[in-house]
Amino acid sequence: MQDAITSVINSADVQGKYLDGGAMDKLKSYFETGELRVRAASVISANAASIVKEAVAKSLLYSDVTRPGGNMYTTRRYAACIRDLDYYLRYSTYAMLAGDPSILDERVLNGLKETYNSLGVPVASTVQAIQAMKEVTASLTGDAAGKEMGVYFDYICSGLS
Ligand SMILES: CCC1=C(C)/C(=C/C2=NC(=C\c3[nH]c(/C=C4\NC(=O)[C@H](C)[C@H]4CC)c(C)c3CCC(=O)O)/C(CCC(=O)O)=C2C)NC1=O
Repeated sequence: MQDAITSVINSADVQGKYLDGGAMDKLKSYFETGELRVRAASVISANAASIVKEAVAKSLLYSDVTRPGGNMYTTRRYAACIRDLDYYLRYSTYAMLAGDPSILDERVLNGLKETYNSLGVPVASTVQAIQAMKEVTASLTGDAAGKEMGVYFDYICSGLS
């Protein structure tokens, strides 16, 4: 896993150079948004269960996936879906704190698409639910932090698609 600092330093180190202006700007904006990130992470962790619940209500409930024959039908599969959304929320929060998406590649997206395809988990509905979490999260954290989180929710959606 990388963060905004290690990724900038690693790429300078590969070239054997001090940080250039662009790298300094990246670090500056990362440090300037530090408090925003930490505050957002605590709001999200205090409200994680209700963020997931509200996102499901907005996107999946009473749709084909929750009806008999749908992939979320039966308590076991419903619970698996809720658990997956909670993973996406938690790992997006880690990535937002780190200012870097690499943790999503390593711990969430690695092999996920293949798993979903083999179990018939519908990617389009999953993406809808993640987009709903993005909206619900932004409404709780405010626009600036919501935008930061949005980067990582979108990253998961494109990794799944
Ligand atoms: C931390 C990294 C990590 C991720 C991301 C993860 C995902 C993940 N989701 C799974 C299943 C599943 N995922 C879903 C999810 C859904 N079905 C729908 O219709 C909805 C649209 C959607 C929720 C948004 C469902 C229903 C299953 C169970 C499918 C089955 O067993 O038939 C499975 C198969 C094994 C299991 O059932 O636990 C994995 C590995 N596991 C991990 O360790």
